[in-house]
Amino acid sequence: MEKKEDPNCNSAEVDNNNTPKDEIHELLQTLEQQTNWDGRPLVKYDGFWLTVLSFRSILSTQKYFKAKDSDVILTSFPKSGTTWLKALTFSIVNRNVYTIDQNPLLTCNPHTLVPSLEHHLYSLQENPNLQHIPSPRIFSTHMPLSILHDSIRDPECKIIYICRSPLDVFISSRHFWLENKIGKDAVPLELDEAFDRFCQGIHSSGPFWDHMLGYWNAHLKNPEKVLFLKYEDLKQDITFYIKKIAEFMGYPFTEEEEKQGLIDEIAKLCSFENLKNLEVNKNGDIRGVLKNSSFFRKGKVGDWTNYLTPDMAERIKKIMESKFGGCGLIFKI
Ligand code: PAP
Repeated sequence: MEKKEDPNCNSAEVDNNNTPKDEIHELLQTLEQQTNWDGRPLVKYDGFWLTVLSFRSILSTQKYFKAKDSDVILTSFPKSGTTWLKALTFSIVNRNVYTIDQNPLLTCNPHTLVPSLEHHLYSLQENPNLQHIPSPRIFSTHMPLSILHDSIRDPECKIIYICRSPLDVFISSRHFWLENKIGKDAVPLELDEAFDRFCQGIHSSGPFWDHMLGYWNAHLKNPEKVLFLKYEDLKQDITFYIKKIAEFMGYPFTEEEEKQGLIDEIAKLCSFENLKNLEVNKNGDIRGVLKNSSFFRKGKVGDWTNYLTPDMAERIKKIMESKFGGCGLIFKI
């Protein structure tokens, strides 16, 4: 079944009038409903708020996607550093395929090179054939761990989760949607109201705390399978994390490669400044729906201070203390 495209990052949700009247349609009617801060309809499924249009492709991913042991699945709450992680993992595994000056990242947006399961592949087709993609296949998803199919959770495939301070995530996500003006008829809420909804966990892929905790607990249980990264840590020491990611994926750098400066070259290639200023990311778009430039806004830690009050920060801090208290998951605010 061919479906309307839902490219990436919680989707360019065009309209849902073409949702076929089948069992998924019927299931949708039974689920609790809410509105995302940007006006898109949400439904609650397995404890998480999902956008209505991506619901169908999420269920298709659950049903049909079969991970291979050599797959790497990049997972994240939206606006937590996925684009950066895509660029890094793609460069690491392909470093012997392309020289740095011929790397496809110079002419393609990272989201084109590393497709999203639910917002790209399973949005275009109900059951796409992914067999032709050479190993190691790298895919991304914003799906919470509990919603991921057993085929991702159980075999040897690797999961890399990246998260980020919820305050910066909230601001980043707000700018992204406003810039792309997605959902023509949707009326976004004012900042205060939108923030209030975010704090209640009503946000696409939310609540953010359950999203993070699912992967955090899986990482604690099996660190060989789930690598847990924080955007802020990568900002602080990218060299260390490129090595760590490479080792985790089973592609460690040799001493020779390190001496040749390959890690620094990958760090530079994938840096915010480099990617943002490439022609493809300045003027290109993702299938005519999302501007590539909108994936490269400021790339800063703590940008929330320009938009949110200390009281708002305190509210998030309290939420994190109550949800994460004692589990070891900490964000400096
Ligand atoms: P997605 O969920 O839509 O894929 P994602 O890439 O996770 O988005 O997050 C986008 C954020 O990462 C943006 O943050 P900002 O709005 O606070 O600026 C974007 O600027 C930042 N970003 C993108 N690429 C990089 C990079 N190479 N290095 C650091 N930050 C980056």
